[in-house]
Amino acid sequence: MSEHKVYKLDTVEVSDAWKKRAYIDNDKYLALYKESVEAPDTFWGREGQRLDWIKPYTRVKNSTFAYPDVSIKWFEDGTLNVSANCIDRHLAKRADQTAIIWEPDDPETPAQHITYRELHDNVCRLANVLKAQGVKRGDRVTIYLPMIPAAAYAMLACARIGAIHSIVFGGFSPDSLAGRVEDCKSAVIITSDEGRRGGRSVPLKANADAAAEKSGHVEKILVVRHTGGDIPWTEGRDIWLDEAMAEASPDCPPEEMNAEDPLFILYTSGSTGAPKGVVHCTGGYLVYASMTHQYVFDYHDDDVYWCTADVGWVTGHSYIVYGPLANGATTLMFEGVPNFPDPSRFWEVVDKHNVTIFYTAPTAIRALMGAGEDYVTKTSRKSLRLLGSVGEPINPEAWEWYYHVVGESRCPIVDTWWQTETGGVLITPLPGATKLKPGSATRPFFGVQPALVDSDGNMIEGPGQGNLVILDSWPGMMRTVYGDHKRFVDTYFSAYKGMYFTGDGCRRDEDDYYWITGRVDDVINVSGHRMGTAEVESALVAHPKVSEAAAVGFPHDIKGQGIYCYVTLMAGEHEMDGLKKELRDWVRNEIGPIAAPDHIQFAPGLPKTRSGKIMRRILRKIAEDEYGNLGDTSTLADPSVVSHLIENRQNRR
Ligand code: 6R9
Repeated sequence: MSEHKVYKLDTVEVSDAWKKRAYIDNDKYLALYKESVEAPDTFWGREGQRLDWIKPYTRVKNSTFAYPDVSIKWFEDGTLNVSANCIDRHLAKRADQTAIIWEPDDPETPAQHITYRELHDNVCRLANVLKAQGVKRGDRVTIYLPMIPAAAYAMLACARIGAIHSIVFGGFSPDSLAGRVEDCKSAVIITSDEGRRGGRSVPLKANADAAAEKSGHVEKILVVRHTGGDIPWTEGRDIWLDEAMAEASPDCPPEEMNAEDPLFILYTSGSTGAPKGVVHCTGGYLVYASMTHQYVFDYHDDDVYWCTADVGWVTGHSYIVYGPLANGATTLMFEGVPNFPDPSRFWEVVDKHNVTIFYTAPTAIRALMGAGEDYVTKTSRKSLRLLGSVGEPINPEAWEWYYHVVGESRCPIVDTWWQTETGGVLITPLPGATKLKPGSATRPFFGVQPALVDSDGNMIEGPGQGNLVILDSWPGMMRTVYGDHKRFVDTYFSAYKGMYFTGDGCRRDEDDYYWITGRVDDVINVSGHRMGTAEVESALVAHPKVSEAAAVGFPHDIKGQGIYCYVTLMAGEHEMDGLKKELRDWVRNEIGPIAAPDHIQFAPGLPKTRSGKIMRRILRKIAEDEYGNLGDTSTLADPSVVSHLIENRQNRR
C-alpha cells in the first residue's frame, strides 16, 4: 500500500462543534469515569434506569473475578424484557418512526423502511409462531439468516418469549452449523430459502437441511421466503414463515425475564478446541449495549446510523439490533458487500439514506482504499458526521484514508476495541471528549479497568507493552460458556488469576492511550473474523491425505491477517499443486469460506520440541518471511526440519 499517503497525523483535536454537540466532553468523561470505577453501584444503578424494568432492581453489581469462583451478576433481582425495551416502550412516541432501513444487495431492488409499529407487529407474530411450534422460555433457537429484517424480527421474537437465540453466520458450512445446533441442543432453525451477497446466491436452506441431517436435534425449520429460489422441502418439518406469520396473532405479551436470564448464545473461536458458546444475559447486556451505542456514536434522535457488520457476529447483535433499538434509533441493515456492484456502494448507500454515523471494519476500508479515491469522491457523503472502526487494529494509513478521503477531515473516527465476550465496546474514543491518535483505540469506556501484565502476570505501570487484561466486571460482559462454566473460568481467568484475560497484546503510551497490537494467542483475525488455528488444523487433518497440519497467521494487506498452513501428507501421498486447491476447498466446505487457507506449504516435518509440541512461533516467523529472527531454537527436536521449511518457502517465491 506504499502508493498511499504516509501516516503523518499525530493527533486530531476535538473540534468545538463536537464539544458543543456531544453528550460527553473531556471533563465529563474524566469525572464520570472516576465515579464509574470508584462507585460502580451508584454509577450503574443510575445508568440501569435507561431501561424499563418490570420489577426494579435493588442490587446493582455482584461479581468476583477470583479464580476459580468467578461469578458475574448485575441488577440480579430486577426483571425486564429486552423486546419490550427495544420496541414497545418506543411506540407512544415513535410508532411511525423508521426503526430499520433495509438496503438490499441489488441496488435496483427497493429499500424498505420498517417503522417501530411494523417492527412490533412482525416480532409479535413471529414470537407467536415460535410459541405455536412449542418453543418455550429458556429453549434455544438457531438463526441462520442473511442480512434481512427477518433476522432482527427473529432475534427480538426470541427475546420476547424468553427463548435464547444462537445466530450462526450465513457464511458457515452445514458442518459448522450442525456443531453449533448440537452444542446448544436447538430444536428449531430459522433460515431463508437463500441469501444474496454480491449478486450471488447462498444456499441457506439447503445448508440447514444438511445440518439438520447431521444433528439429531432439529424438529422444525422455519423458512423466510426471500429470493424465491427453488429449495428442497420436508413436509411436516419445514414451515414457510410468511404464511405462519400471516395467520398468527399480532399480539404477544412480553415474558418477564430476570436480568440474569440468558438472552443469546454466540459461538466464537478461541485458541483451543471447538468454538465456545458465549452466553450474554438480559439486563446488564442491554444496559451496556444501549449506553455504549449512545455515547460512543453520540447518537441523537436525528441521526441515521449504519453499522455494516453482519448479525452473525457480535457487532451485529449489539450495534445493529440491540443497542440502537433500545435507544429508539433508526438503524440501517445492509444485505450486500462493499464492492458490489462497484466500490462506490457504501457511499452511495450513505447518500441514498442520509447516513450520519457509519461503522465498519478496517478490512473493508483497506479493500476500498485499494480501489482508488474516485469511487469515494464521486459521491457526496455530506450527511456523515462520525465514522467508526471495529474488528481488528486499524493501520494508520487506512485510518488517514478513512479520515481524509471518506470523512473529508471533518468526521472523527471512533476506533472501538471489544470482543464477542465483552458484549459491547470497552476501549474507544468518545467523539466530543477524546483527542484521536490514528491507530489507537485510546481510552477505556466507563466502568472498564484495563491493565497490562507481563507473561508472569506482573502488572506493567505507565507506558509499556504487555498482555491486555481487565481488572473488574462491567455489565455487558459474558456470564459463562454455554454448558461449560469451567471452560469459561479456565479460558479467561486462569492465565492471570483474578483478572479477565482478553487474548490481545497491547501498548500503553505516555498519555495512557491504549494501542491494541493483535492477538497473542492462537487466534487468527481474518478480515475482522476470528478463526482458531485449532479449528483449521482439525479440518485439514480430517482430510484422508493429511497426516498433520499447523495453521498460523501472517500479515495480509487487505484482510489484516491471512491463514498460512503447513501440511504433512500421509506416507505415499505426493505434493502437487492440484492437492493444494483440493485442501483449500476442503477447509472451505468443512468450516466456511472465511477459513479457507491463503497459503498451503507442504512440510515433510513440523518443528517440534522434544516433548512433541509444535513450535508455532517458528512457523509464524517463516510465514512472515522473517528467517533471520527465529528466536530460541535450542529446544527443537530436529533443527533440519526448519531449514527445510525455509528452503521450500523461499523456492515458492
Ligand atoms: C467486536 C469484535 C475480537 C478481537 C479482539 C481483537 C480484535 C476488535 C479491535 C480489535 C484492534 C480494534 N479487535 N476490535 N483489535 N482494534 N478496534 O470484533 O469481536 O469477533 O470477538 O473479535 O478482534 O483482537 O480480541 P470478535
